[in-house]
Amino acid sequence: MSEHPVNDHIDNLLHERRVIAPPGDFVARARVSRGEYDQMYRRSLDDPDGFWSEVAGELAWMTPWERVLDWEEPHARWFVGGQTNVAYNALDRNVQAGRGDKRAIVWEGEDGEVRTLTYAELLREVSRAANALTALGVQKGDRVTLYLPLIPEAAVAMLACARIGAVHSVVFGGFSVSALADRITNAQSKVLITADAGQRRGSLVNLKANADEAARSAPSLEKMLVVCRADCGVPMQPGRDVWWHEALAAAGDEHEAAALDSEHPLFLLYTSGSTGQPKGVQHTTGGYMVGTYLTTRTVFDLREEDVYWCTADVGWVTGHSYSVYGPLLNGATVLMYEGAPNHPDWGRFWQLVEKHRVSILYTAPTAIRSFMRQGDAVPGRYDLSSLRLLGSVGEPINPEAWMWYWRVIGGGRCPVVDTWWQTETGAIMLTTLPGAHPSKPGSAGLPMFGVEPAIMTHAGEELGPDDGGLLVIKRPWPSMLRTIYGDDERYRKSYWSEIPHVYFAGDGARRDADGYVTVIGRVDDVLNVSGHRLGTMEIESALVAHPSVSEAAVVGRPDEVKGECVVAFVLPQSGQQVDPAALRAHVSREIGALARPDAIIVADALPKTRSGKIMRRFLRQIAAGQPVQGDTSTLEDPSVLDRLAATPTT
Ligand code: 6R9
Repeated sequence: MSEHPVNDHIDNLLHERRVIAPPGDFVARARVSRGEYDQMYRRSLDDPDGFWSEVAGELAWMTPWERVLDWEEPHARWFVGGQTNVAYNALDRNVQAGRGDKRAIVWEGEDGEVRTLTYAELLREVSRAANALTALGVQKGDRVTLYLPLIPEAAVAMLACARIGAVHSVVFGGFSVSALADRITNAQSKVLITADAGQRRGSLVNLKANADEAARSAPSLEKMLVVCRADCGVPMQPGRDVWWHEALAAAGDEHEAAALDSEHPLFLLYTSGSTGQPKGVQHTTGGYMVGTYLTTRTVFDLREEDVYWCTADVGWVTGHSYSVYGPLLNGATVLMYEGAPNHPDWGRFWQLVEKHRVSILYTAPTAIRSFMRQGDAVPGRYDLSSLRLLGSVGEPINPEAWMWYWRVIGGGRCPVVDTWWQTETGAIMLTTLPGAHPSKPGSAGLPMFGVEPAIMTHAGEELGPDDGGLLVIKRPWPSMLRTIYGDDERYRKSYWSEIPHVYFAGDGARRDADGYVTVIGRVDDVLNVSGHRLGTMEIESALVAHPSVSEAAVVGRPDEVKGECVVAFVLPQSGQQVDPAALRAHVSREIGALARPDAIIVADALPKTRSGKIMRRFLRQIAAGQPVQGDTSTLEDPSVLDRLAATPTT
């Protein structure tokens, strides 16, 4: 683990003192009032079995559980012996409850095309897809990789996997060929579900072409199901490729959801850690279902008539838990939008809110900051009066952006919930509840039910109010990850060994006297670029794979819009010239456009200790244009620092 300083750009958080009370109408009809929160939270810690039994009991189980929790550190089993099905709970259960004709998914494409699926229609589509997957030979426990644009078929494919007990692994459509191939191979997926192309800013994203190339280095792959999204005439490989619409047309629209063990894996989702190899975070059926169900309902104060929009792509965990599973489990109407927030202009989101009468909006600070830069007049042109609740996720939100979101988008009447959680936690862990708690801009807030956070030193000492330290969780919770796919040792090491007997989140944080937790940022070698996790090692390995580079070190630099951006220090291979444009293109190709360095510094040496360890702390200071501070005496050659600081950035 490295010495990551508290991010200076959010230093102003430390001085933030504003408190915004929950609006009166929210308090009056709160799903969870202040008193109820206190009582429920207490109970969730004192009587977890009783608490979680009640929540899980609101969902349908084919076989009831025998015990709520088996905990053998670091392995948890929740709702032990129970059998259920997440897709059944999201679809059949809601149809039976009279929501058959209610809109489940309202999708809009970048060009304004709208598609709507009711709960009954979604159930039929998912049933067809489940039958089609079964016909392709997919069995319970098999991994299926999804590489799709944000179209309804993405949700249909996820739910179809869940229905038959196949384990989905969604790879973000912006990821590269090699990122896709690595993830297919790590998961040993036999089936890939993709589309001919996606649409972004008016042009096509050629997913099928990428998939074809990835398939060449992913030997486990046997079949490809291809959604015809753009109708752009892609080649189909006979014997391997099958059109989604043909497979579904040939399949029946009735399907009995499989009764799955509560601990049956539901999905893998790859995320960056502090080594070069992304980790396949594994979630299971029962606990994840209960966690996303409860948090969606309480944190978003969900009501029958809401139109709920989480802007995250299904390629990220937020898209899993809060664009698909959580809201559908609650029978909500979900808006899905495929395009960019600024296409054709920066009013696109607000136009969607107005057109679809969105009442709950959940988005990321990086988006909020970009909107803020365009000025108040852009959202001012739209009728945003349907909004009643706003959410933020993905990275720390600076108080200025929080206040802008609250004032300009929410018109001062919508509570803002700042939700802290991770791919690993599966569901929201820290937040305020909109009818119960005042907000403190910049601070995520209080623990959700069953979550017992603490701020600790590396040595495991618990810190008191306002002391900065490491954020840990002191007991297991239902939606926690169960392991890293194929690497349980890494699971142990990454999360349960850094500090003994607690879950180590990898974030630095503080807690104030009221119990509000402010998350400062990562303390490991993970960057958060526009709310997306990127490992510095992943980018470094991509850089050194380029023939012109012999060595590379990547650090984050505070960025007004992205939160953090990528700065790469590279040493040229002897006799070679580094072409920054070519290097950027190379990183995009290797990982994805997200990882493209914003700045490249071509150096003749890196600041290393005598034992050869790169001192990133100094590189971060140089990248940020700050004077070098700290003890440089352990460096083999401290003069490297002056030379680096004087080197132009490209
Ligand atoms: C849900 C998600 C997780 C990391 C996490 C932290 C940062 C997320 C945050 C936040 C401050 C918030 N993070 N939400 N930091 N305040 N409300 O984003 O999952 O992609 O795995 O990222 O994001 O650093 O450790 P994931």
